[in-house]
Amino acid sequence: MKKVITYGTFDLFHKGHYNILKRAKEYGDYLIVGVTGENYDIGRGKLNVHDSLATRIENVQKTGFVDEIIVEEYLGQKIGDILKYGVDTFVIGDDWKGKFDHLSRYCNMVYLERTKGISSTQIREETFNQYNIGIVCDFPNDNQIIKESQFVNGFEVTNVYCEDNKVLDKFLEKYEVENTCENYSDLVENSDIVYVRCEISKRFSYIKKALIAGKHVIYDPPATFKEQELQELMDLAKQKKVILMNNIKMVHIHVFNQLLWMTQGGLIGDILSFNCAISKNDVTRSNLFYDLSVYTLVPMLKIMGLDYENFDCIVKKDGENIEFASMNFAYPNSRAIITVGNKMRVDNQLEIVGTEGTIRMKNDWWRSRNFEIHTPDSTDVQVFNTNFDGNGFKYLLRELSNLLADNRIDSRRIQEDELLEIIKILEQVRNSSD
Ligand code: C2G
Repeated sequence: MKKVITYGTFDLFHKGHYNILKRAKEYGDYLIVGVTGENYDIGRGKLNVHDSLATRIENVQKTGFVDEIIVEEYLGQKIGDILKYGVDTFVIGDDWKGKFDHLSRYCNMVYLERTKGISSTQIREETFNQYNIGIVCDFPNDNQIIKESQFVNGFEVTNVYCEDNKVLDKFLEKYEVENTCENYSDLVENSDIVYVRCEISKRFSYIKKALIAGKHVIYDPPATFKEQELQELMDLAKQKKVILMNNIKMVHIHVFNQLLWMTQGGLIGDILSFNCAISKNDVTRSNLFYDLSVYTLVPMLKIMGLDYENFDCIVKKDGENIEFASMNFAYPNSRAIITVGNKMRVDNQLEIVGTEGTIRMKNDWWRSRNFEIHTPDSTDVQVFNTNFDGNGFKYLLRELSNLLADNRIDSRRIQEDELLEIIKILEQVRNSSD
């Protein structure tokens, strides 16, 4: 019996998929189809998949050409599958031409011509809502949303507004955006979603204006230095039934969920200490200290909770600009120390010590793909790994896409009380003298 194998996502099943399965079957007697699992697609950055795995499998099955369906769960699985199932021929569309030549060491390799004029991407664009994103921007660099939005269903950055024309010129040198807005009102009017990416002092009023106009908002946190202002924005978003979403990418990636699971679920025992440090030297952004602090306070509050008994901090300022701070939180049976350097360098790391193990994330831990667990009675180090593509922004957009599709406005990845607590802490750091 000749066995044939082919793979695919088979999203929004169409004629092209049908044809390739039909033709693949003609190469043998027994056809195995590997349908990509959701985690595998997420890991390879394919976030625009609409149908669930169950639906995609059902559609492949319904063609009647398929003898066995397997799930493709990780990169490199194909070689193992060929050996495991004793495959004679591997078939794939010619959009992959040349990419799988190395498999000819194991079986016959056939690239079939794709069916012209149809694709899942085209169906997606025709079928689903498209959302225009507008950026109000003070920083010409690192506008990853523009590139990353291409990977998720239904988003396109179409508008930009910069108060400063020099910033706008630099921005346009780097990024292609359809429409340059004369003023902020134009941007709000022309966009379904406004991304507020500017100095902290302006964030509150920009966000408020967009929410009043009934637009969804993504913003770089903190939105403000005042708790009651953040509360006002959150209430306004609810009243207008729109999404108010922080640009904190970390909470959207799997490794962060694993970290929460290990620590909140007691898998490293009772937590004794949480130490976390972050630093960056960007002279163009005077208030960057606060943005960096949010990145440390989110995991701290999630893992250690909000019920610390005492807080103190040491700060080093240059005028109004905080260059360094060490924040100490005394919890009933544990302690958290957060170190943030803007200009002053500290080694980026995160370490959580529990009675039954220590978790370590080194270097840029907030966008890490793994963490280590060291247990006291073993020299083995366990490594938890998950792959993700890019810097994480596309995963945030995917969450936004899910919320929009479900008509929900609340992502719940970061809770309101956590956000308010962060502002309260930052307010205290801001008011402390060096
Ligand atoms: N296909 C086709 N004609 C089209 C569209 C797709 O022949 N108009 C083929 C593709 O070439 C592929 C199969 O249908 O062989 C499935 O396509 P996708 O669902 O787009 O899957 P893909 O993301 O290409 O995954 O490990 C994953 C596989 O390598 C391929």
